[in-house]
Amino acid sequence: MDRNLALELIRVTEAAALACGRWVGKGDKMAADQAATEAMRRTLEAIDICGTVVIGEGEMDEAPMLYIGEKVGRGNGHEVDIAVDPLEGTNICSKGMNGSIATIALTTRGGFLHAPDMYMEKIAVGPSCKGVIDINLSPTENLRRIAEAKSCYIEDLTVVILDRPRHDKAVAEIRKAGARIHLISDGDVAPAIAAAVEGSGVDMLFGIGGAPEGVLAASALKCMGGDMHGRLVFMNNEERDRARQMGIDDFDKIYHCEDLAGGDVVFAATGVTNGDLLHGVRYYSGGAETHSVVMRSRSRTIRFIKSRHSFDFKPLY
Ligand code: VTB
Repeated sequence: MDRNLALELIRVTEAAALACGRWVGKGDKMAADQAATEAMRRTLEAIDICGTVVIGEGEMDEAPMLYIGEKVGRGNGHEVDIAVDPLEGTNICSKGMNGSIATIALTTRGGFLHAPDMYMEKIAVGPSCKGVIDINLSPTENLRRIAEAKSCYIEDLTVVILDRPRHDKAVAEIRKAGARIHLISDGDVAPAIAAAVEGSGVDMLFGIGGAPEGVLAASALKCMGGDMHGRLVFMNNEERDRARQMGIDDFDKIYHCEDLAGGDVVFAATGVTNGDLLHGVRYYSGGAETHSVVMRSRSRTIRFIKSRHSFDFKPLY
């Protein structure tokens, strides 16, 4: 994979963030998502890849662009699989709340799990805890292991969990174990990445969220040397049938980073609203500043990039 692709991908997520950044707090999540999607799609056209969207905005009949199976890129260069969420956290963007990002990952063809749009149980941690977690064990036992690996107390750990009724039991157990909790309303990709950044204030992402978001999180964690366990959560037989149609037959399989994001992975994200990992788009007279992270699994290089955009010379925004 051409290493310059990583820096090209930043342009894609910056464009998406700048486009939906104008919709922060406006109460219109659909308009924000559409703006991000159109900008991401437009910017992808300038990149020398033969990309196939495998994690996207929906099936072909659901999404006008960036749908599953869509071909993107200039059509020359590497054959790659693309996983996108042009605006991960549409609700939080529309309310001006923390944690929304524009994100994309690519890998060699066949590398991504073609995750159906359903739930996935997830545990995500950083490099210091690689090989330590086990999704079959209780939250308490996982926290004990993480604290030991980090040479700290459970009370020093912070766990990020989606604020949902399905997590009430786990939240109670984690509180009883002594760890701190950061409940989020939406957006569990950014916290999974933050868990792999020492000093971010996040030690573990835990709980049930979207399976497509799990592939994006695993892409980043693979590049960072982090660890993740995922297990699909089927709500009904229709979801089981759809998974089967997508080639999934072991419904109890525990997915690791390599299962979710195999191959030569490149990941990029740009903050839309402020978060633990990236600050949101900041506007000033004549321009805006974006904050992004880009990383490659081959080199394990992680770049945090602040870009200042001059709208007089880039009139799209
Ligand atoms: C999850 C999470 C996402 O939406 O998919 C969530 O992974 C949906 O969960 O980051 P609910 O069905 O319980 O609302 C996000 O938070 C945002 O897309």
